[in-house]
Amino acid sequence: MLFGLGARKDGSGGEGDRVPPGQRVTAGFPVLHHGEVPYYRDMGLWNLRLFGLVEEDAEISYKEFMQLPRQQFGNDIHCVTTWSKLDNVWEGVAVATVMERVKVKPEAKFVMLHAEHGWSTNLPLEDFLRDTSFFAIKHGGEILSPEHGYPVRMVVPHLYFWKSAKWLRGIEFMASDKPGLWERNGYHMYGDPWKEERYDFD
Ligand SMILES: Nc1nc2c(c(=O)[nH]1)N[C@H]1C(S)=C(S)[C@@H](COP(=O)(O)O)O[C@H]1N2
Ligand SMILES: [Mo]
Repeated sequence: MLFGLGARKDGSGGEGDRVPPGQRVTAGFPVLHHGEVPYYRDMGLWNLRLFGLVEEDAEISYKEFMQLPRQQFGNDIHCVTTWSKLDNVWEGVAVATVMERVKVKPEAKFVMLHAEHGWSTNLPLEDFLRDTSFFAIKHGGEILSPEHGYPVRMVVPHLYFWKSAKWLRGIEFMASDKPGLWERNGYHMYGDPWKEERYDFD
């Protein structure tokens, strides 16, 4: 164990209680997504848009984003397809730092994370704002590879890893919960790995 910051259900030590039911620990870092990996020719065209229920929309350019203060984060990740990867070490930007750019309206209760090619995923605003959620730039000391979400991916470690949008481009603040791309196709609206909220087929 590297940092011991991984989620523990009961606050005690040991690896067993860090692995949610139905999950198996993997040593590698599997690549999993729908669609094509984006390759960028000109980072001048990249931005992160904050919109929806905010007083004023904001856009953060690549250059600005890379100059934001960064922190180290340590966590465990749990993919709905049953692999878990413990003791990840990341470098990234705290959600609070990005949120300094907008004033969220009081009626905002959910967010939709928008990625390249129209991929999206939804979560409650409260979960997005947790201090364990962040915008990742590096994993294991290396800049994120294109496959793992370069240049910026969301990481929300307390939910299944599909809520951690790779190739993030937008954050939409919403009054009510709406399904993202996979949620529309049967993935759970919330996705708590400790409750095995995997799929929610009618
Ligand atoms: N934009 C985008 N983000 C995504 C996905 C995707 O298909 N598109 N898949 C999700 C799923 S199911 C998982 S398990 C993780 C996988 O991240 P990794 O490939 O870095 O392991 O990305 C999540 N984020
Ligand atoms: Mo996943």
